[in-house]
Amino acid sequence: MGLFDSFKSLFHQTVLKMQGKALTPQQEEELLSTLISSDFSLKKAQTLLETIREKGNSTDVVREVLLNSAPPFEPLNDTSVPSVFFLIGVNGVGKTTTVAKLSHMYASKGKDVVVVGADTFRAAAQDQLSTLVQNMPVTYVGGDRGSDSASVLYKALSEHSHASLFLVDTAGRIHTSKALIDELTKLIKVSKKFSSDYPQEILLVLDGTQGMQGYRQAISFVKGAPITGLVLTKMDSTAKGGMIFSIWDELKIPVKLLCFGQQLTDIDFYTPEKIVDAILGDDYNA
Ligand SMILES: Nc1nc2c(ncn2[C@@H]2O[C@H](COP(=O)(O)OP(=O)(O)O)[C@@H](O)[C@H]2O)c(=O)[nH]1
Ligand SMILES: [Mg+2]
Repeated sequence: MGLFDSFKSLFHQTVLKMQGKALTPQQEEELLSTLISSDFSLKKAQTLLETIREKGNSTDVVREVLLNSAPPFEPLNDTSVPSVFFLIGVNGVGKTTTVAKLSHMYASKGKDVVVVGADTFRAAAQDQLSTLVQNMPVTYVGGDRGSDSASVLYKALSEHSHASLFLVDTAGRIHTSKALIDELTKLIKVSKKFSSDYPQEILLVLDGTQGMQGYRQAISFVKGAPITGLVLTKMDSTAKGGMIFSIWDELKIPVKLLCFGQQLTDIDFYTPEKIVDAILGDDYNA
């Protein structure tokens, strides 16, 4: 399956039936239920349908309305050297995998990457990350299980001033969400000892298959950490992704990356066109 295949197929039937014509009440109903089953919130789906109606109901209008309400493109803030990126999020969403993908992407561009294993809560987390990056031309800095993650980060930043990019993997499984936020706050504070511009990115990783749960995670994380962007993972499986529209509406957090598989190259920059084309299907513009 490619990017958003299942997401796309949901929409496909409905939208193709609409080609060039105004929506019948039944098609409006179908579009609404398709949006909802693609993890748009009911409120968002109704607002979109309302706007589509006001603008004249054609298939072009559907695309235009979705494009206008999708989060806009915002590039990763990677121009300062060195830059520090944190990847945060709950357990299992794909933080460690995404750190490996980003390491691969930036190392391929010739950047001097330091990968920081700051998830010291799970023994397996260190092994997982060091194994994923072991054949890459990057430096790995980790710590023992139970060691202080802030000291791992401190060590990485103080011993590798040659680096152009620090990619920091963080823990998702901590006993309470307060403890998790405290841990992140500590990591942010440590990075700021080296530069007030650090970290350039705090990327909240959301599992695309979790739908509106991702929306609730964003609401809860944004209270404790100044998130700069989202990474939407697992968009190859049963992913839908409509929740990014609600997250943008309410929190104004842009989406920066899309991940769609377990291979290192299954990562791409987000653009509104990519997500909307995927939603509507390739035949849509034909
Ligand atoms: N299909 C698919 N699986 C993914 C993707 N990203 C991560 N995974 C898988 O999701 C599981 C959890 O990923 P991991 O990076 O360990 O999550 P973490 O707990 O947030 O660090 C692993 O089995 C990954 O291989 C993706 O984009 N697509
Ligand atoms: Mg992990």
